Amino acid sequence: MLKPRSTATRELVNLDGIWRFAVARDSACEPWTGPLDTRLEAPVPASYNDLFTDSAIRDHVGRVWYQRPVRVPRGWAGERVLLRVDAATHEGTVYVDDVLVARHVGGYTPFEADITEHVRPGGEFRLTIGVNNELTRVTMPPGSITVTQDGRRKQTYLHDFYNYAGLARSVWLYSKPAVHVDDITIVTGLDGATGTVDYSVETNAPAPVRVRALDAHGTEVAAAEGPNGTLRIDDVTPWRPGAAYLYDLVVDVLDGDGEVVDTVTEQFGVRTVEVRGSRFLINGEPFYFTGFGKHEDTPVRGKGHDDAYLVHDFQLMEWIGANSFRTSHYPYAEEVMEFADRHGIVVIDETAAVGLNLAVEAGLLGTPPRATFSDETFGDDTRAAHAQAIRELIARDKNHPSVVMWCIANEPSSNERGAREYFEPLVELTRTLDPTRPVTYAAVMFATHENDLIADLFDVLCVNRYYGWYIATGDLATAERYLEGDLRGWAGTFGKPIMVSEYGADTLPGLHSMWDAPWTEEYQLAYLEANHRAFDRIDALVGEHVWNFADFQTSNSIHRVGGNKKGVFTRERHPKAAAHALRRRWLPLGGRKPSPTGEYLKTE
Ligand code: BDP
Repeated sequence: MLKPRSTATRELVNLDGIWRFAVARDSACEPWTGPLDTRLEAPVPASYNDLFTDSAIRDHVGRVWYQRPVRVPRGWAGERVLLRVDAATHEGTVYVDDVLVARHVGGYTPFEADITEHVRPGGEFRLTIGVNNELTRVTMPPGSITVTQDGRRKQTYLHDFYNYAGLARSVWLYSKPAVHVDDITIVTGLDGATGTVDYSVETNAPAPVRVRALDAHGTEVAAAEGPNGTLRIDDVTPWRPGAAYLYDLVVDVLDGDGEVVDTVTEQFGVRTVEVRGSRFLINGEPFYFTGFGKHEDTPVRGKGHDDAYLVHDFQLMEWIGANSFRTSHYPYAEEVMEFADRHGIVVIDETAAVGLNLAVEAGLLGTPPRATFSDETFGDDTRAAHAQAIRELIARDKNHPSVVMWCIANEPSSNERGAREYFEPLVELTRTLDPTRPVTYAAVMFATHENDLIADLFDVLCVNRYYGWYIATGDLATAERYLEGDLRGWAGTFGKPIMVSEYGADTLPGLHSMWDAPWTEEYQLAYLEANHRAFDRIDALVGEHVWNFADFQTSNSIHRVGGNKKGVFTRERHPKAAAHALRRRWLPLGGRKPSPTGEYLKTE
């Protein structure tokens, strides 16, 4: 799915700003039939939850409404007019005046509506977007709604981050010509010093297609005709971690006279990704991931995309020597992916399938365990929603050179009956949609190399491990031993690359101790060092992602004090003591793994 851009044949109007806003107290008011009667206004993009002082808005379960007038540019006569919502978390319903033009479920991927028939160039219309924050057993992430004794609806969920909702990313109006490019797929390879670029262009009607590759100076380096083909770029400059290089693929659609009727540019980087033995290779060279699991989370905006935080977060990652991050636990804004492309940061791209684990629920609440995979809990209809989340993630992000791996779930109950039946078709689907990138999932602590039922289906084994925090709390010597044994087990059993995709300790900035006291800055530092000592003894380990980049908001719980405090940076992005220690470890590595002998990884 192409990101809308302004080109010689397409125009783009950004609809961000202040919109009218109301909480739908009564769902009977749908479909929307008039101006929103409200005093409230809300910014787009932003989650709405933390904007208002009224807790009934923050805790509302159900739909909210956003509304604004939109004028269609006068010059768009004869063009298709489209609306694009980058994200409506978790379900969006879009009305042009009184007409429902789109409904989309999935809070972190974009959707569009062709509204040409409902608007006129130069005219104004009322754009209303309903956004529903409800999570059920058939949404990603899943959740459930209960009714309290006094009749209030309450949302519960199994993931450890606040259920921020609203229009957290941009909304656009754009035009495209009657005959146009619908989609572009780019797959790159390296053949010595030559880059190969397999491209495929989908148009909405049969039409001649011409493509050109331009280098970063705008010089044409390869060209071809036809909707599918391979370009060869001699003396290619590959896209490398830490040294991004992007080419433009300019796609022209022509009419019978050879005139350009549509032109679209898609950026790409030439690089390869491969798993060989227990190595993860980028451009044929072993790559060692250093970095974080992140969140889209900032004060007041919640999950609202913010370019200032985008730039600052990437600055902090560069400062600390992070060469990569995981989009835990949902697809991030496309601006983030593009920034990673331009700055050579490697991304593990994750779906919003987090919380498919009822064993964790039993552990946290002390309730009797329920089967995770069953018709009453997570069954075929859940898997259908999960499959759709995978389709939409890959459709959106397939052309990003920064994305080197798909992560299709975080901490599912992969050691439980039914896990294999649930996951096997999803892994197959992912590979069919993208045969070029490795596929992974992040394994929960209860899933061990002995009881996990799905690990062999995947290419890389990402494991989330909290020895020294949830297990062997405050006893780092034991934690280090446990961790090493655990990692050796995975390495020995599966012979695949292993990555520790989460390890971390809650830390209150300013809390100090002479001893190994959890929550202190010293403890976070010592915890990371103990983990690193164990990591460096495991040959098959290809990366370390600390949990988390920054402190983030969670739902109310006795397990969290003002949110999750495992950040290496505070929520305001101030460094805790551990940040400086990580910098000392990561900066000199430059994507290579340290070993106890001081040697770096070699290709097998
Ligand atoms: C892991 C989850 C992550 C949590 C983290 C934690 O993957 O979302 O925030 O633990 O407990 O289980 O801090």
